[in-house]
Amino acid sequence: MNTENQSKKIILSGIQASGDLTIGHYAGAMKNWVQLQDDYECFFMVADMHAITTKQIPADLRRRSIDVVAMYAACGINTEQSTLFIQSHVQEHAQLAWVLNCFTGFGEAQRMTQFKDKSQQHSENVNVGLFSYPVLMAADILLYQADLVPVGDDQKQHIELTRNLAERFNHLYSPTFIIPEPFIAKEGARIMSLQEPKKKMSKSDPNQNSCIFLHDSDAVIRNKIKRAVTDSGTDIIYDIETRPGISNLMSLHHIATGKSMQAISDEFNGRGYAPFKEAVAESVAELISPIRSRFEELRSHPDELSALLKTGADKAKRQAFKTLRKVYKKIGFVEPS
Ligand code: ATP
Ligand code: LTN
Repeated sequence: MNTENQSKKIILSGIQASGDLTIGHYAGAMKNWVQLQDDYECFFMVADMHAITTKQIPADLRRRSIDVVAMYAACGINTEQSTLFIQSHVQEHAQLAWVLNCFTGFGEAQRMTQFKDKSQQHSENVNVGLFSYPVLMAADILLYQADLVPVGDDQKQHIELTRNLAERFNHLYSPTFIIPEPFIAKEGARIMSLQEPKKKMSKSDPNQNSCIFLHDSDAVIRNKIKRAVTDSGTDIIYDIETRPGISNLMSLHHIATGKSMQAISDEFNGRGYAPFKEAVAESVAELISPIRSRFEELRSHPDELSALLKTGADKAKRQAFKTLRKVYKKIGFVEPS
């Protein structure tokens, strides 16, 4: 259906502009995007509308939205080839989300575990936007007729809801939406906090030592890894149940070097934690250093980033408008004359 003029399948993904990006985003998102970008037509957005489901300071939201775009490019997204845009620049996202809200059961939305978690985390601000967050995410995906959605494993349930909504709409009217598949890489799908390794590394964690940010200096990275919480004992063996701290450091080393968990264990087991932590600090610093430099370079040319975002929004809008028009027609909205 989406292949009229296209040979490549479509990818859409995004990250909220609700904080500075961490190595968790690199591992769970951008690294995979870079690997997939040549084989798919890609749309990568900055989810600024999702970000306001939790309290944001306007100046920070503005800066971060641009930072996220620069970070996408710094991590290796080819800006000539892929479409980069800011969600709020394409009004069809809000428009389709409203329609999909009217096809989503209250109980269905209530079952989303991210909603449950976030309403506990932000108990002072449990707003309706937070509740319908996954419906907006469904609109993001369905507008572009995406075949594949690369995300971290915490987003699987949202993709499942997206598929259900698409199937429901297609069934009630006629085939309209492509049913998207999630793409969840096995390793790196969940990088954990350096301080509480049973919790996901999260950019909104108030403890800065729990996260490695993609703009952290080499010295900061080394220091954070040195202080990372490890498990009792001395084994360097991958087992997230009994050795969550060490397993997380092994994941980071794997992300940074490409070595398998077995190879890491063979190399370091029996030598104690200190040399292993040093090796992880070195490999992670080596991974992040060029990303940080490219980010700083891109960020020093705001006009180029604005131009890129304008081109991206125009291209995204063309696709989004096409889908929304079909939806409006099918549900019985009168076309404006
Ligand atoms: P929060 O502000 O609650 O931390 P988040 O960072 O999980 O939110 P997004 O910024 O929208 O939410 O996440 C974007 C993508 O990055 C998602 O696919 C998500 O699963 C992935 N991601 C985020 N943190 C990690 C992590 N620690 N490990 C692996 N993937 C992650
Ligand atoms: N909720 C997502 C971010 C996001 C997204 C999307 C991801 C918003 N819209 C569309 C993939 C496709 C998250 O990862 N926290």
